[in-house]
Amino acid sequence: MSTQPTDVIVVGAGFGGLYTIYLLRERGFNVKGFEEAPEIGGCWYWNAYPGARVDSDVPIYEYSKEELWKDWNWTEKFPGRQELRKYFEYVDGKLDVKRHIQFNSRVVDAEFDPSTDRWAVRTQDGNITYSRFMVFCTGFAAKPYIPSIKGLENFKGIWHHTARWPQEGVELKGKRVAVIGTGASGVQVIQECATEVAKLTVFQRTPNLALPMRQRKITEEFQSEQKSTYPEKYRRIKTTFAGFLYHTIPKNGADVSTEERTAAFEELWDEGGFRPWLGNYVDLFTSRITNEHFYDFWRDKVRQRISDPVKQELLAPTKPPHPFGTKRPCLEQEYFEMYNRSNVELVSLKENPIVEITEKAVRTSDGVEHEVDIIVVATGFDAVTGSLARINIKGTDCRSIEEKWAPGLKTYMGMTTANYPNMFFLYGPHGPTAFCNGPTCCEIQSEWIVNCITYLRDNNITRIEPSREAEEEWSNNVDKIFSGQLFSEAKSWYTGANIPGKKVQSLNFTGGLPAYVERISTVAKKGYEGFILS
Ligand code: N01
Repeated sequence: MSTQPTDVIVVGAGFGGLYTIYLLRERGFNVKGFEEAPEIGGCWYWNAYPGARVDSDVPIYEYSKEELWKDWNWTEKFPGRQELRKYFEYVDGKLDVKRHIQFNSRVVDAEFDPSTDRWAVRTQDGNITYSRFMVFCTGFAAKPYIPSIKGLENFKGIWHHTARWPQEGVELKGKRVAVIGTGASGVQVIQECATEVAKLTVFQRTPNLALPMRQRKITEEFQSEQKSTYPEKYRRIKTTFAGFLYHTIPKNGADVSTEERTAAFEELWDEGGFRPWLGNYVDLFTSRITNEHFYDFWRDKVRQRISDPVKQELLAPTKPPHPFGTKRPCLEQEYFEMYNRSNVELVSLKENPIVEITEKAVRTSDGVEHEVDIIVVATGFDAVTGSLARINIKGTDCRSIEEKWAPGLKTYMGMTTANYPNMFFLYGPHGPTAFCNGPTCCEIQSEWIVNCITYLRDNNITRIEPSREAEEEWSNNVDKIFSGQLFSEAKSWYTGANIPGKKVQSLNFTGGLPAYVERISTVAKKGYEGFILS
């Protein structure tokens, strides 16, 4: 057992973790990182499934620090997993953070000792490390969700969840492959493997209202020319709703003429990426009228690409399955065209749910046995709260985080929670998380947390925790903003509705990045208003 005290423990070595470790070290803290994986990269390590690629375009899905972008060039507008992993290695070469991290070390327990104002953190190997502060950078999608499907354990072929796909890959060529789930992971696997497998059977419960990625190669020369604009771009993304390079259209889509609206939609569509989702009319998530207008536009565009009328209706139904954008749209590359191939079958689980997986097939309620060699389980995550709830974190009232949050999520500013002193988390519950470009959200929250810890050290304060009132006010505010939006109409991981028994509520702050930044900055300027310091 190690008894060496540490100033700060950082859990997780993805975008948030690496940056937090770096900032803390630069401020002179003794910092120790723990990472479950054997390497850095966070979700980009774990999601080794075929076709994994980021849905945010260059240059926003990277650190905004000049030292890290000035000599780094990508090959594609939306980089793939392998390139992202190389980027992480490049970042480590510049920031030299790996040496602070203990890999293959899953944090299983953490307990706060009020007599010393320290955390005792236990890793899977049984070792305990003590630390004044703890920062969880565990991401929003660290706990894969595998539904209890009867017989899955009896399947004699190969099956894996996308986020636990073998690092060495699985040969899909010439095989009969099933994909269960059509979220971002499922869509990427489907479009990647449809052309090489012998047969692909897609089990879809809800269609993905996917948007065109408009992928393209980008050259070093192109990026060199652009780099003089990067500082301004990185400044600007912090002023936009979701940390991208565009603002929403500052008008209500419901108030403009059909011609104007259609022209705007066409422009958004041509640009592709997330712009039709996050840069659409300002009332897209609050006005059913605007939302349905865009859904109709999307449906008509997509249907043109699917030849079979039955598949058209399943993939792009006449009526919206949920308001557009209230479930995360994926960016697609010829995803819909894949369904025109003779080796691709689409099974609608709405009509024919899976009843059992046998030794060699997926059996649906109509009695059909879909024989397959490989099953890709693309059923998502116990998202946002699951990453923290899976760790047995006990604060001052001896309750685990999971117990505390079971009746309802409570945080202060999506970075702290009452009764868990000296504990911070980022890119997680009640933060802008799912509605913010990942690196941007991580940088903003990481800088805030490190500034806060520095302030505490410089003022000889050994303990910080939010007051119950502050937590209540923030959590109510999150719920209030959310209740005025259309998100609650979709069953999605945004609200926990994808996990049976999980409380349905807003897991994210949906008020936009500028409002979030304004609030957390004001709190810091006021000497950490809403916190109890001692
Ligand atoms: O997970 P999901 P994901 N039987 O929860 C279906 C990020 N990400 O891993 O919609 C049958 O979105 C479920 O159906 P339904 C990104 O933020 C990013 O795809 O609940 N099906 C759904 O189709 C993303 O949003 C990238 O009806 C079942 C699917 O499984 C988030 O991670 C790439 C089922 C789950 O979709 C999660 O994406 C990948 C059951 N019992 C992930 N249970 C990029 O940036 C669930 N489903 C590219």
